[in-house]
Amino acid sequence: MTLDAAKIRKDFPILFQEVNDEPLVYLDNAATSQKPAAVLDALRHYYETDNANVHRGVHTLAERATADYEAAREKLRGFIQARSTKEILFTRGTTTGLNWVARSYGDANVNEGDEIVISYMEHHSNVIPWQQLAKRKKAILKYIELTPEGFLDVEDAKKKITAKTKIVSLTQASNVLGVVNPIREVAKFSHAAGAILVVDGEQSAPHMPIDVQTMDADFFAFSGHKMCGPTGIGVLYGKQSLLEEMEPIEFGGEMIDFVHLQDSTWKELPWKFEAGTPNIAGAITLGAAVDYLTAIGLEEIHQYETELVSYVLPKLQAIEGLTVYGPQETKQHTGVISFNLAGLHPHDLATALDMEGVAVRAGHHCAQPLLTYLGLSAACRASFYFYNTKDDADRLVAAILAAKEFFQHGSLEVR
Ligand code: C6P
Repeated sequence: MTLDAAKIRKDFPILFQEVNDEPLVYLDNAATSQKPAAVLDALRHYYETDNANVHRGVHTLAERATADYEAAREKLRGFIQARSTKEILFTRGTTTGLNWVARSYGDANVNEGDEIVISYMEHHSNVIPWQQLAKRKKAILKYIELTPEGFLDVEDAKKKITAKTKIVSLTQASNVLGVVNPIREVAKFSHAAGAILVVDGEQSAPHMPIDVQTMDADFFAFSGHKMCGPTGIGVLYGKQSLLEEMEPIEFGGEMIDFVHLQDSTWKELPWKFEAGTPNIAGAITLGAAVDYLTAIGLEEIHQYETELVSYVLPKLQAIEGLTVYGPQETKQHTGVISFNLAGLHPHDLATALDMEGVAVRAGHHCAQPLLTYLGLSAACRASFYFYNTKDDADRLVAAILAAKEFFQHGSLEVR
């Protein structure tokens, strides 16, 4: 194994507790990650020593808070290899970022009869903003098919993306199938067709190195809470040339240059998009999360998660009656694995696993078009992060076997 998860786990106080009299195994990282002590300390430090509003005051605390807030923006720039901090907009999270692109870029550039292309594996946050845009503009929303193995069907993408396409929006990694999409390749043919490419980086940014310039994404949205940061903060990256042309979505304090009685002018990038008092503590704490992840190494995290999945996937596949969805191999795979056990509702399975201390998610995972496409209404999902261990994987497998035994023969003993 490439990284010492047993040592790293000690950075996460929440993991050392019992749930239903069993040591907690947290495998719901695709819903939200846990926070290391360094991030919790940064939050406390900010409120204890520097708390003030940003970009407004001239007093010392205000200057410190402003400097820390802008230093966090620089950390986020480096994290995704953006060219400039002008391209880093602080948002509430991925959902906000995608809505901003649909509202601002979409409203200005999509017209009647134009096409927007997404895929069947998108999260609702990367479906509904485009549905709404299509409705507002009488545009057409198209879906790229998946291959029988659960990969994005690149040949279908090439057919669906045409000269009529204005926006292509794709997730880099699926929150249900764990599959990683070939974003750079899609960017090439999207741009050749004259479309922009929006990337939902929610399930990729926490798990692998991101270089928005190399992938040539026009927009890239992600949330802090899935990468060891707090909730309520995220980033929308946009190419400067596009952001310069776009109108803000929200209006109010701090995003203005000058307010006249009937009209106003905006600040320069990135501040023209950040109306009102921002989530200062969130941004600074997310900066601490970036420091933490960077010290471990995103490449190391990615490799480690691939090793963990290589370890657990065959064990899950070997359980009689258990169906694993999506790619059955670890190529282009994150630590997300969805499955169902024959004869058991996924919610019942998740509850049985919780009784063994194992936290997984069950349901439609905010991806109803995908579940419908797969002929499902719900599934169980285990999602690993770099602080999970092989032992956690074994506990998951043992808990599934115990649940199977219980529902077949009525005794819930882990073997
Ligand atoms: N998926 C899950 O359990 P927010 O809520 O804005 O941070 O992220 C939305 C979102 C967008 N895209 C993808 C691919 C996602 O997985 C998510 C969040 C969580 O799968 C909560 S529904």
